[in-house]
Amino acid sequence: TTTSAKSDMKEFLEVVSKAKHIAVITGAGVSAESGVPTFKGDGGQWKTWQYQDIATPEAFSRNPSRVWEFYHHRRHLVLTQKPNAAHLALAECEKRMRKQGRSMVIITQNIDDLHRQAGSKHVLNIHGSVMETRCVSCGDIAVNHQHPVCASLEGTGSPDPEIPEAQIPVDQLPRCEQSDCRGLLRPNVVFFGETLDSHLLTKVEKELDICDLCLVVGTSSIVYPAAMFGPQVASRGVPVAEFNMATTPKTEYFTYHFQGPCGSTVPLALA
Ligand code: BJW
Ligand code: ZN
Repeated sequence: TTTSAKSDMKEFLEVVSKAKHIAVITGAGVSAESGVPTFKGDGGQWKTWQYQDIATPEAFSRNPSRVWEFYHHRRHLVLTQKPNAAHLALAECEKRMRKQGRSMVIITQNIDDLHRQAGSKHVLNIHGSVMETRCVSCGDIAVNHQHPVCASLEGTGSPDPEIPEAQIPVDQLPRCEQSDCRGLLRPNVVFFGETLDSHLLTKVEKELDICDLCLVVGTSSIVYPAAMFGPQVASRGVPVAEFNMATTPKTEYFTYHFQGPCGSTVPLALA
């Protein structure tokens, strides 16, 4: 693919040093070097299903046991991963900027907890968190680090298609602990076909409006609305830099493109 985006790191370092407010958009690629599989890569499958078939509201209402098994597996992965050099460089940069009266926000599509674990303070989790549950009856959202979330999920969730599904009865799946509710809990993540939290989207819009530099790190830029955030900033004439292993459908909108593993490129760019 040809692109007019520049890859001049020296020039980019200069731009970073002058920025007052950096907005960073991240995707699965930022966690790839921590061992969390990305969606469109080899990891984008569980048993015989593609993520698009199982991370949906229809899949959850038809077979909540299957969807809970899948997320039990995802939680297990997240709980065993550590932030990598890219997460750490972003957190370091935020800390340094804050001391200088400048700021950074991370707008992440990832449902893992790695930006927070790395020490980033200003993080917007636009696709939710795998460490939270939401009650389908009363809407209560709760942080839940228990593993497994409930006893019946113990030992389930293997991605191996040869291992049969657990088919857990719905009354033994995670249930709401609010008094008198006992509703079915679901992972507090944004499934395909669901809308993003409107309060959060308003916050995102504000950040995109005020930033004077934008980094787009490790996302395929094909899932909306996040895929339009970088181009939206670029349309104001603000520099946008993409960090990815490959070009994406949005590369042509951006000023800079740094190709390679972001665990190497991001620390160099924010040095
Ligand atoms: C590296 C690397 C390394 C690897 N270093 N880089 C407008 C147009 C067209 C479609 C739509 C539209 N608006 C809405 C839609 C539908 C849909 C959508 O976008 N579909 C597309 C597939 C076309 N969007 C939605 O459904 C959204 N809802 C919505 O807009 O509501 C309105 C509505 C309502 C009803 C009907 C229709 C619309 C919601 C999207 C929610 C996405 N949810 C998921 C699952 C979350 C829970 C979970 O994780 O289980 O979020 S899907 C999945 O994709 C996950 C991710 O956050 C998201 C983005 O993926 P990401 O992060 O980009 O990962 P990958 O794997 O795709 O890419 C990794 C990249 O990293 C690659 O580029 C690699 O090269 C790179 N990389 N290693 C640097 N070391
Ligand atoms: Zn409830």
